[in-house]
Amino acid sequence: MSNPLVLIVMGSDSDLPTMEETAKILTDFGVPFEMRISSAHRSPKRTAQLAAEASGRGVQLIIAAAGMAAHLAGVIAAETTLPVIGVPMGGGALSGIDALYAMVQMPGGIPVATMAIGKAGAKNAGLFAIQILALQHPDLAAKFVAYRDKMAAEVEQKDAALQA
Ligand code: RP5
Repeated sequence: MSNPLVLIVMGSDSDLPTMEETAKILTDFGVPFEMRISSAHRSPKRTAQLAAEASGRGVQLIIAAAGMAAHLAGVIAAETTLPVIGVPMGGGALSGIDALYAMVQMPGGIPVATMAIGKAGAKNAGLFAIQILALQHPDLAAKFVAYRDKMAAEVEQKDAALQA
């Protein structure tokens, strides 16, 4: 996709089923994005290059997803001044707690906005990206309000069905 506003980087193709939640949100809101597989451990030079070049390509924020010893979001944040959203992947022996701690416990100076573990975090990464982009894109701000209104209406409908 040309001129992506959001760059999604995941550490492995095994993260893709989870990160499709992010892609779905960005697609629904009409935000151009690019998904790449690049590992902080297995392909460190390529990962650093992807992060360093993102801003010059017009990318406005980066979403990084990784599991286990999840250094990816922190490494990317170190290589760019763009905001970085981290999504810890579930699974593994520690069910994603390891990835959550690795992402959320960034030392002062290099922030990573860390979401919840797994699919909820992946979905929220997409929504948080929309909220950031909406600050400069009024069309996205309007769509985000409509998204919230629809969500609230669905809860009310479920409650009405329960009361019936
Ligand atoms: C991380 O290690 C990836 O982000 C993935 O979540 C985890 C396991 O990777 P695979 O062994 O499935 O490739 O780098």
